[in-house]
Amino acid sequence: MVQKSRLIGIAFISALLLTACGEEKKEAETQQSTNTTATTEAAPATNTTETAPATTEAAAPAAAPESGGKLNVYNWSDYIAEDTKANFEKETGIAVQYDVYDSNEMLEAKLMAGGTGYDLVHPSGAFLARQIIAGIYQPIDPAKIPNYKNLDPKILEILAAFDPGNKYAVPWFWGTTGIGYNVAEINKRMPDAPVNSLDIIFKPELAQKFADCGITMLDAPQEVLQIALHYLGKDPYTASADDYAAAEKLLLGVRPYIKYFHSSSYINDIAAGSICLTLGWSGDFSLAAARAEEAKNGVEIAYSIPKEGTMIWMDTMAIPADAANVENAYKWINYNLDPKVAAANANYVAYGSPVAAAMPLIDKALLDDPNIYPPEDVRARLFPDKIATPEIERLRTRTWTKIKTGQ
Ligand code: SPD
Repeated sequence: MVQKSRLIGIAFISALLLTACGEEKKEAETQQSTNTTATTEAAPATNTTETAPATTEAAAPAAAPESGGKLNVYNWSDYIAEDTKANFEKETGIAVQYDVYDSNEMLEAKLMAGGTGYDLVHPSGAFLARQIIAGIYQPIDPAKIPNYKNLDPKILEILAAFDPGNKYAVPWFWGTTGIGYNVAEINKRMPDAPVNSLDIIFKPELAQKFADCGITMLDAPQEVLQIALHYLGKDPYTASADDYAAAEKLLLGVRPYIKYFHSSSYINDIAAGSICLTLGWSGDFSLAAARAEEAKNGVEIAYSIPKEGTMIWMDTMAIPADAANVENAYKWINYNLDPKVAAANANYVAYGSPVAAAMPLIDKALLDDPNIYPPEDVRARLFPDKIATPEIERLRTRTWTKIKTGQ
C-alpha cells in the first residue's frame, strides 16, 4: 500500500521534473562528511570532522590500469550507507578508494581539468547535462548492469530531461532543499516561529531572532538564488538583472545573521547544537537527527519543505570518459541497484530512492515522511532543477559573490 502510493508519488514528481529541461541544450553547461573546500570566509572554526574520516579531497587517486582490483569513486559526502563500501569490497575483492565532495562546482572543476583518476562520479541533473555536452562521460551500457531493471522507469524519464535517452547516467537519489532546525532552540526564541516558511530565513526581523544560535545556508548559488527568486514570486530561471537585484537585496538583508555558507558542515553542526537553523538538503537532517540521537545530547532536529515551494533535484552516477576501471564501475553501479543495497543506502541517507524494487525494504517511517517523499499537495509547490543559460550563470556568479562577501 505504502509502496504503491509512493510509486504514484514518484510518478507525480516525474511530471514535475519533466519540465526541467528541453531548452538550452546547446550550451555546455572520504566517506562520510566533511571537506571544507567550499567554506567561505565566515565558515565555522569548529568543523564537523568528529565522525568523519579525513577527506582525501586533496589527493585524487592516480589513474590505475584496469586490473580488476580497483575502483575510484567520488561522491557527495554522507550519501551512502556506512557499510556499503566494505560490503562491496568483501563481495567483489575490489579495493574502493572512496572520496567525497559537497558541491557540484567542486566536482565539475576536477572533471573539466581532466585526469581525475575517478571511475565513478555523482553529478546533479543540470550539471550532468552540461558535462555530457562537454564530453566528460562515456556512454552507459545497461546490458552490463543486470539490476538496471530495478530502476523506476518514471525516474529514468525524469533523468532523460538532463540525459536524453539515459545514455550517460544512472539515478542515485533525489531530494529537496529546505529548512532544517533545532526544535528547542527555535521554540525558545519564538514559540510560534514559522518553521515551514522561508520567512524564517529570508525576513530580517525573523532571522535576527535566531542569529545567536546560528543560521547557515548552502554554498550552492544555483539553489539558494533560485529559491530566493521563487520566494519573491519571480521565475526561478529568470534572466532579468532586475530580478537578480531583488534576490540580492533579499539575501543581503539577512546576510548579517548568516554564520556561514557551506554545504556539508551543517549536518554535524546542527547535530551538535552549534547551529540552529539552516537552508540545506532534505535527507541530511535525518542523518543529523540520527547523529544527535547517537550522541545522546538531547538535540531534536526537524526538516520542513517551505510552504512557498522549493527546488526538487536528482543526483546520478556517471563514468568519466577517461576512467581506468570501467568494468568495476559497472559492478559498483549494479551492486548499488540491488534492492537490499539500495534500501540500506536509502534507509541511511533518507533521500528519495530511484530503485522501485527497493521500496518494500525501505523503512515505513521514511516512506511515510512527507518531507522525504512529499505528498501531492506539497509536490505541486516544488520547482525542478534546470539547465541555466550563460547569461543566468553570469548573474548567479556576480550576485552570489556579493552575497557571500556581504557587499
Ligand atoms: N549529503 C548528501 C547531499 C546530497 C546533495 N545533493 C545535492 C543536490 C544539488 N542539487
